[in-house]
Amino acid sequence: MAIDHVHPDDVRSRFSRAMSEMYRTEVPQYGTLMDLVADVNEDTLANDPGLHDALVRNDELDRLSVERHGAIRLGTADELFNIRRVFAVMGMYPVGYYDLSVAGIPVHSTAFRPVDDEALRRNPFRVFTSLLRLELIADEVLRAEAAEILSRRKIFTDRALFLVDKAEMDGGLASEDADEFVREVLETFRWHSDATVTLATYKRLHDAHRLIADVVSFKGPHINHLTPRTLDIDAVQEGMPKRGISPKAVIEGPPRRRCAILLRQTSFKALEENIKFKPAADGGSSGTHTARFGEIEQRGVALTAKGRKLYDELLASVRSDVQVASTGGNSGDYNSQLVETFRQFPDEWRELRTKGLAFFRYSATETGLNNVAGGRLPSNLDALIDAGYVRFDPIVYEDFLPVSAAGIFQSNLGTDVQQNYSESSNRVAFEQSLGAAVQNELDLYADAERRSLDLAYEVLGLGQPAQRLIA
Ligand code: OOG
Ligand code: NI
Repeated sequence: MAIDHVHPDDVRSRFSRAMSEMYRTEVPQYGTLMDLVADVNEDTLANDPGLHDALVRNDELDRLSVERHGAIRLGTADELFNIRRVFAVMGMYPVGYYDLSVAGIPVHSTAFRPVDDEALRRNPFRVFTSLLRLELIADEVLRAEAAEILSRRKIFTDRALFLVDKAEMDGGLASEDADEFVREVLETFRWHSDATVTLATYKRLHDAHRLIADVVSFKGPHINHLTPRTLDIDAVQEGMPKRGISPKAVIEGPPRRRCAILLRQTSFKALEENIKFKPAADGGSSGTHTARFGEIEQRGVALTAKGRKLYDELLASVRSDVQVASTGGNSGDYNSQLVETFRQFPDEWRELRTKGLAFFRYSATETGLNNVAGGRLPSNLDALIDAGYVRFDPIVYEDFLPVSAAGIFQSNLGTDVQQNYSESSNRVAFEQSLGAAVQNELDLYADAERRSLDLAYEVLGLGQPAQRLIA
């Protein structure tokens, strides 16, 4: 990066702010939700000084008010390839592969996000990015028609692509170019109320799957939600109706716990918006489409492969016992079953650590540093922790959960109808379209943990940690 280039983290911050402003004007409830989340976060921090201190120690407090994720759905391999280049200019890289066809949704996805500690601390903006899988449309004629419609659209402005080329060639963008880049890329995410197809075509696409209509009928991948992070999702869920917003029936993910794990999410239903379809000889051109909604999330500790396996098992058992209807029937049973079943998941930080269920960031304490000179420090990690020389704090989960994501998609399809695509995970094809491999999120957490431990040992003058961590 040349000296006069804007740091990718700053381009990301500028972009995330511009996106939030655009969405606030497009979807006023998003603004209401932001206000509610800000109020809840303030109350939560005021009532929990321990949480406040932990967030400060973990560098999480500053990022909280700017933290959010968005989601888009793309139509072609080419679009995915270019969106990867666009996000790279903002320091966002594809992490994780999510196959949603198992949940009856004809897409597969990744999350573009910053990966290193410092970048996450500065602004953890992420975009859940799905690619439509036309091969899952059974009707061959419709499939060909959808492909043809998509092949004609251009979701990036010429200037946006020009500036991506420039950034790739020069290794970054100067400030004015970065501002123009943000303005131009914003166009890709903008809502267009005029469709590119006739109402009749829209209906046929819609009958194949609502999501297919959402992707194929429009000029571009409008941002479909933007999600702020809250410190108390139950309070937000409860507060929504009081501000005129009706949330979905249940919060996705784990139940409320002392030690928050992974990710809990809830959303409010998509707005019904007026659409101007292409005029057709045989029918009217006005109709409606529901696409854009609001979502809130609460993030907890990242789980190791072992912890994640336990989480998946427990959640699957709850979901097979109690099915929640989209109307919300059974949600009480679901919630109590969730709480009951998750009693099997340890809820003490110490136990989560010693059982190798979650990832932690280690650091030398004041007391530890004061004892370095005496050379009396044990080198065993557990002993260092017991003696108060090393502390450990949860590493926050930065990714998504496929079952939750499916629930979020589903709650906005407005029906219980479940399509069943046979399991057909196709990561290889996804990465080919992307033009890169997706990073494994578990590796990233394990690296962050290891780095923190190495540093703690180094500052305590202990050399390399003797004890390797299980991950
Ligand atoms: C994406 C849904 C997934 C999440 O938070 O899990 C998602 C979509 O509806 O396009 O955003
Ligand atoms: Ni989301």
